[in-house]
Amino acid sequence: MSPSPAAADSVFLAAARGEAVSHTPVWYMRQAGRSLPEYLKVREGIGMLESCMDPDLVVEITMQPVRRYGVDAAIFFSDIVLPLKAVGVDLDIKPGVGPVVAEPVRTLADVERIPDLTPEHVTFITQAVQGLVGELGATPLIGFAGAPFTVASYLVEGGPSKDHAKTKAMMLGAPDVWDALMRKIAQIASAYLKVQVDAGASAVQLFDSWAGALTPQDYTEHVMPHSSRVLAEAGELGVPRIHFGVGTTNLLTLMGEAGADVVGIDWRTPLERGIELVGDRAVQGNLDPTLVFAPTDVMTARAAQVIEAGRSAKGHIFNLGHGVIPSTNPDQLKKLTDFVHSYPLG
Ligand code: 1CP
Repeated sequence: MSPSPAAADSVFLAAARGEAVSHTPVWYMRQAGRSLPEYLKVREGIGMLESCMDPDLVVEITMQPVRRYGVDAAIFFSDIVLPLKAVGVDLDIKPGVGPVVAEPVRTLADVERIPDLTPEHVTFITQAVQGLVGELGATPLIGFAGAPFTVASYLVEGGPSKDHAKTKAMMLGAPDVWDALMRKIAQIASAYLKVQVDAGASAVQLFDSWAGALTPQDYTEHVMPHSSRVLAEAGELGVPRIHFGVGTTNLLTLMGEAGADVVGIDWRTPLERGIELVGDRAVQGNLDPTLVFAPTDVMTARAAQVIEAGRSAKGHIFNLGHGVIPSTNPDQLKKLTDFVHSYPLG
C-alpha cells in the first residue's frame, strides 16, 4: 500500500500542501489517551507498551478521538520510544513518569549494541496501520517518530529530564559517541516512518519535543543534520512532513529548513511571529492547551485569534501548542473542534 488514496483530497492534506481549504483543519497532539474515559476503559490492566503492540487496541484507541470529535486527522497511537523497544532496548513506559531506560547509553559500545530497525521488528505496526486506514476512510492518518535529539535524551538520561544535562554533556564532550547515537536513532526513525507510510499513513510528524533546550548553534551543529536526514528520507515517501518542538521560538526557522512542509508552533510563540519565522511553509498550532480549562467563550475567542493569524500562512492546521492535558474535559475539546470547523474563512 501507499498513502491512502481515500484521504488524498482531505482538508488536512490540502492545508499541509498549502492549498486553499473550505475550513481550517484541526487535530490535537495527544488527542487519544488519558483525557478520554473510553481510553481509560480499554487500557484497564494493560500496560502502555503492551497496548502499543496490540494492533486491535491501537486501532480502537486511535479511532476514539476521531469518533468523538470528528477531527480532520488521526494520529497513530504509539510512543516515540516504541521503535527502540521493538529493536530490543530494555525500556518501559511507567505510568505518571514516561519512558524509563534500564541501561542508559553512555559509550560507543552502548550505541553499537542497538540494532538497526527493519520492517520485521515492527510487523504489528504495519498491521495496525493497515487496519486503521481501512477504518478511517477519507480521514488521513498521521504517522510519527521521535527526532534524534529528543529520543537521545531518553536514552542518555535514562528517563524524563528537565535540563537534559547528560545528553548535552555527551553532545559537547564526546562528539564521536554523539554522532554515532544520532545516526543510529535517525536510521531507526526513518525506517519506522517508512513502515508507517508504506502501510498507508498519509503524513508524518517528527517530534523534537525537547529541541527547545538547545541554542541555535548547538541545534545547527549537532542536531539539525540528523533531523534533516530523517526528513529528507520521509520526503521521498511523498507525504507531508510536520516538524514540531516545544519552546522553539529561536529554532523555528531552522526546524523549517531541516526539511519540513509544516512547522508545529508551540503556544508561547505568537502564531503571526511563527509564520514569519518559518517563511514559505505551512504551520500547525497553537492554542495554549490550558485554554480548554477557561470558559468556553474565552477559549473560542482565543481560537478565533489563532485561526485569523493562520490566514497569512502558506497553510494552517489548527492544533494545541502541545499535547492535550490529561485532565482536559473532552466536551470542551468537542466544542473547540466544532468552533474551528464552523469558523468562516471566506
Ligand atoms: O493522540 C495520541 O494518540 C498520542 C499518541 C502519543 C504520541 C504522539 C503518545 C502516547 N506519545 C506520543 C509521543 C511522545 N512520547 C512524545 C512527543 C510528543 C510530545 O511532546 O508530547 C514524547 C516526548 C513522549 C515521551 C513520553 N511518553 C512522555 C513524556 C515524558 C517526559 O519526558 O515528560 C510520557 C508521559 C509518555 C507516556 C505516554 N505516551 C502516550 C501516552 C498516552 C502516554 C501516557 C502513558 C499511559 O497512558 O499509560
